[in-house]
Amino acid sequence: MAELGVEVPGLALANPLMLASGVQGGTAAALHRVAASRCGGLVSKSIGPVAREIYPGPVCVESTDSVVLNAMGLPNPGVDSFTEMLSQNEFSKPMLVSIFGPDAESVADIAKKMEAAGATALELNLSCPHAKPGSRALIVGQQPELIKEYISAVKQAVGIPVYAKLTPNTAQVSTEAGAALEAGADGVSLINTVSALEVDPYAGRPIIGNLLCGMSGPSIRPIAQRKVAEVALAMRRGEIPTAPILAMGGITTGLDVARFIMLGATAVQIGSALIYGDADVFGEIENELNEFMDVQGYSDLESMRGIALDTMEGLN
Ligand code: RRO
Repeated sequence: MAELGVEVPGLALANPLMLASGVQGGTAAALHRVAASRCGGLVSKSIGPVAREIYPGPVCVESTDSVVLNAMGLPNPGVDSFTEMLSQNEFSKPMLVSIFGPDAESVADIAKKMEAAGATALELNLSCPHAKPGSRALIVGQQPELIKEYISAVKQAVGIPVYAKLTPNTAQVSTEAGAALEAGADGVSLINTVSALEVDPYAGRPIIGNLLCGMSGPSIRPIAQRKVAEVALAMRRGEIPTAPILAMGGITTGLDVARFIMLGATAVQIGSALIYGDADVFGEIENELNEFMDVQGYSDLESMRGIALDTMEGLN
């Protein structure tokens, strides 16, 4: 069997399969339940300065095959309630705590509280595609100067590693990745959901309660792969600092994981697949990845990492 262990700043993962933010990561019970699966690590739901209610529904719909649409509305228990939970719980898998906030000072404050409660690494969500005033998440992720401001503030506030969660909804994601890494981010996570809109023709109105939404699921995997490759190639060429890439977008099989690793990802995150298969998907995907690597003769992830980029060096 191939060696699947991987270390990234703040996280020693037994395998590269992490729970993506937003999916089952808002409560201790959900996090424990996923931790009991064969995932390598966890990412919490994004936690903000105060508790937020979920948007009016529908908040998440599989509108057509492989197209998952959501506008949950950044629902979360708020930092004080989450840190209380964190300090009372020991999770069996390493966890990235995802955070967001309305300004740099606020996210720095949340980061400090998370570190004090025992968080070993943070993922700063700069990229919710339907954020409203009060969270500003997407606006930040589309503006390199604001990314720098947020990351610098968080890095100054804490000693634990910080990952920047990036949006695909920009022209060239390596620009935003570069801004985050130059400001001190220890890694990048990409992609968040793709800006989307779907209409119910019978009702004559958008399907999702919030009207605008973000798209995930297997249909966005090729988009995510291209975005990951853009960042990995920019790192290879020395255009931006080199750091681990946590890749996600539509992963449902072991082959999908291999694809992202071959494009330079260090580890991956899995979200929408849990809608189809619950947390058991981690075991299934790990089995498939192992089998693929055995048959193809890859002894570890390192021997696969970035090989698909070799033919793409000249691309802009
Ligand atoms: O909660 C959400 O509606 C949400 C968030 Br915070 C995010 O980052 N991405 C997304 O698709 N939905």
